[in-house]
Amino acid sequence: MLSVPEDHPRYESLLLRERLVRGFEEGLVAKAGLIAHGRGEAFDYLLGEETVEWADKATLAAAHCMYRSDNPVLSVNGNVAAVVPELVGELSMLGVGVEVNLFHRSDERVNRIIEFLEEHGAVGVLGGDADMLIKDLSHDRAFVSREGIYSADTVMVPLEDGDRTVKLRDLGKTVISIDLNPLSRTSKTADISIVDNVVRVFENFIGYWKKIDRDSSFKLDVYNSFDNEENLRKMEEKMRGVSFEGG
Ligand code: PTJ
Repeated sequence: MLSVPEDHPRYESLLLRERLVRGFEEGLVAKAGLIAHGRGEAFDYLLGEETVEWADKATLAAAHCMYRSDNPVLSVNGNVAAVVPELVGELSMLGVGVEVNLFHRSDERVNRIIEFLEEHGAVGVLGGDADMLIKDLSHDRAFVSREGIYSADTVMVPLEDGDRTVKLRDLGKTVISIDLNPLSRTSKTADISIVDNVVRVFENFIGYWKKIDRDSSFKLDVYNSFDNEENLRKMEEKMRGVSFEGG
């Protein structure tokens, strides 16, 4: 049982923390993942812990982009698995490939995460094999699966740590990032940078995917005219414009 009282004004945020801590205790989340989450919380606070207009547009553009891809793959790390396992499961059921790919890699943690995701409805989770290597990437994120990230045309990278986005783009892949920090190297280098909490992104993304599946022209103009530089500028302006008076 989670120990967060439901009437707490920051219930959702505390619930996420609780999931992270539990994920750490169960061997899903890396120690550094707890720190990364705290950093994300600070940025989310600046957004009022809600999805703002440009993040919503970016998520819609991402849904169109992934929907139109031949082999779209979601890269999952310890944090993502711990906070949104059910949504990862739902995405896998919609046809998005799911691959566990870790910065602090150990076979034990990869397998534990795969098992956890499967318990929450995910199908065909890749990453246990990781039989291919992304060249010139000097950490364990370089180990990828042949049918997954290695052959993907579009890769979604939530809570990423920087240099892999550039390498994936160098390989000709389209990269969609999810990172609450609009100034991170990942956000700055992705094709579509969603600056929002991964929990809200996945919920929105799934909703948009289903609408696009019913009508592939659904708000297609947003995707066609999407400008990532403008997106990042607007997100940064939004955060810089926060007033701390009375906060
Ligand atoms: O499980 P592993 O071994 O693959 O390790 C995963 C971590 C997260 C430890 C690793 O990727 C890492 O060190 O990431 P960074 O460099 O700390 O970057 C994480 C980024 O995600 C930061 O810019 C945070 O602001 C952002 N972030 C944290 N929580 C969320 C988030 N973005 C969206 N939603 C969140 N819930």
